[in-house]
Amino acid sequence: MSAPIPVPAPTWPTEFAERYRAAGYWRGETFGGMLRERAGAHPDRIAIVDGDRRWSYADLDERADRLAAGLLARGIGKGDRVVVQLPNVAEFFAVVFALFRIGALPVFALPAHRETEIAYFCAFTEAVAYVIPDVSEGFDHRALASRVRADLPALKHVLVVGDPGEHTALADIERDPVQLTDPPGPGELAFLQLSGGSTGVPKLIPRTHDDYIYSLRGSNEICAVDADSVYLCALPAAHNFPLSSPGTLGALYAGARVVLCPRPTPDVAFALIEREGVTITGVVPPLALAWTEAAERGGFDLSSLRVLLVGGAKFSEEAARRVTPTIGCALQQVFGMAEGLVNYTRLDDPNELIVTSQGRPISPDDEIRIVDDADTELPEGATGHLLTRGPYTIRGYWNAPEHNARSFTEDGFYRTGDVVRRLPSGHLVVEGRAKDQINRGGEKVAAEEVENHILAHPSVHDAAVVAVPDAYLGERTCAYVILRTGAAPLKPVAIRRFVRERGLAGYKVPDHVEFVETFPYTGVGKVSKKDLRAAIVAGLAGAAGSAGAAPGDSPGVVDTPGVVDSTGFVGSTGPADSAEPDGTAH
Ligand code: AMP
Ligand code: DBH
Repeated sequence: MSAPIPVPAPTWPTEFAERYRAAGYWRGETFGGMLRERAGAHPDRIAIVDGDRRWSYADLDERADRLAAGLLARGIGKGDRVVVQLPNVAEFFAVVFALFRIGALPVFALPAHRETEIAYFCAFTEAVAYVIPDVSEGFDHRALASRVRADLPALKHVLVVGDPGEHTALADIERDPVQLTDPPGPGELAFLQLSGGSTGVPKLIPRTHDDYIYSLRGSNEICAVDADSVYLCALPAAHNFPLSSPGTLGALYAGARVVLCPRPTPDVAFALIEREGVTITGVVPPLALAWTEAAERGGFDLSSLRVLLVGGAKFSEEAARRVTPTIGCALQQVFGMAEGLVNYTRLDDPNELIVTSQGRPISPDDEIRIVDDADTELPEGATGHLLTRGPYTIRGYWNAPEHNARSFTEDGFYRTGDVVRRLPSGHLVVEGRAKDQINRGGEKVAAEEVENHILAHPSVHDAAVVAVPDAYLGERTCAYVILRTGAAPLKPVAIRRFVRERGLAGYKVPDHVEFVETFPYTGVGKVSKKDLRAAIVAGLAGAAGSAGAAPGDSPGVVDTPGVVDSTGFVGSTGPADSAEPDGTAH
């Protein structure tokens, strides 16, 4: 077992930590302890439903113990990083609770991540293990693991749920439970969550037991989750929204039941809602649209559902108004971030506030500042940059001092990159975004990350990735590309295929590619994304009839409501996530 590592990230100054403890936010609980308590209090209650499998709290507790013993026996221990990339299967919870118990840190990869991202997470965190399914959605994770492992001597273990191939079956490492000698304390790190980010590589978010559990308790109270609740995990379980708002971990904290949904299409999700008596779930806006349309068609009994949370990207007022009349449950908007701050509309808020705002913070001690470009606080009600600090918002990314200097103020406020305005009630309205990110129906794409991959193409001189408005996803990505002088002309599909073959998650492959001669530049010579976006909007206005299409793209391939790709959040993408149609569509 490796020695405990220091926390390589800034943490809360003592005076804040003391305040948060004194206020009763941080109660000294850990995830390992929480599961043990629930299993002791009601061993036979069902904790996890995955298809035909039903694990009680006692089952989950025992599996976590057996896996914890197995991990320790393999030399994995406190402070070690373990990249976990699992779809919505029960083993996800056995693995993460085993890691929580021994103080090893899950690094939460998404099922959609591919070789480039996985290799980066493993290398950057010096991960000792990588946990995967055998094949998921037609993709063989074992082959990816073999390739990644070849270059990473620190990555000693690949643990597979299912047929292990050349690796180790997760089921084979289980051992009889052992007494833990050095379980993690409540103030220690529990896991590393991923940021959507706006930089060249994703950033890692260090969350502690105490701070995260506080956000769960707060979320449960706000969303009325109690032991009788049934939470449907419709989004990828590793994402912060379905994990914690109030999510699967909130539900388990409450002693409630988690139902795992293998894909969020209305037919699959609605059948589970009906069969399992689901009371609460959370989705991104494009799914909420698909669900409202499907609910109007009828055919399922959704009467058990009390609350639908919608967040991850801006939910339009028009769409928000349709939720309760069609699905028959309450709507809660949620505006959150893996870095911390989570805002909810309250169940007893007036309807107008629920449909027009993105909610207010969980905690009375969530500090909100709305500032101009010079960090000067704006008058109440003005629109500006959202900065925040509080009892479950990180003070810095993991092992990223340079990012931290940019992403946090000197007094510890996180620069969210969101542009908001605050209503007299304290509710926030998200008006836009200042960070260089595309929010593709809740899936975040850092422009710089994709640009760097496009720039690696030998024919490319420069690239700029921006958002284009889209009726279904809210935004899609458009890559503007300048070819090198003398380079042979390329088709858009060549760039898309190039990015895909570099091993990036499908949702990061540009939806559109546009070749141009030059970019609009700002006064200081930076590419003006603002002008690029304006050019797109102008192009859209001219391209009447091809809803959502960027100039130059063939209409019809972009507007694909109803297409849902379970490896991603949503509705991915038609072309971006299917096999490249070899130039026929683009
Ligand atoms: P991440 O940092 O990857 O966890 O993504 C969090 C970001 O998602 C926020 O900073 C917002 O930009 C965006 N976001 C989340 N929920 C909402 C929402 N309800 N409305 C608008 N944007 C949202
Ligand atoms: O988008 C997000 O990251 C998000 C949305 C809603 C989130 O992290 C959350 C709730 O906790």
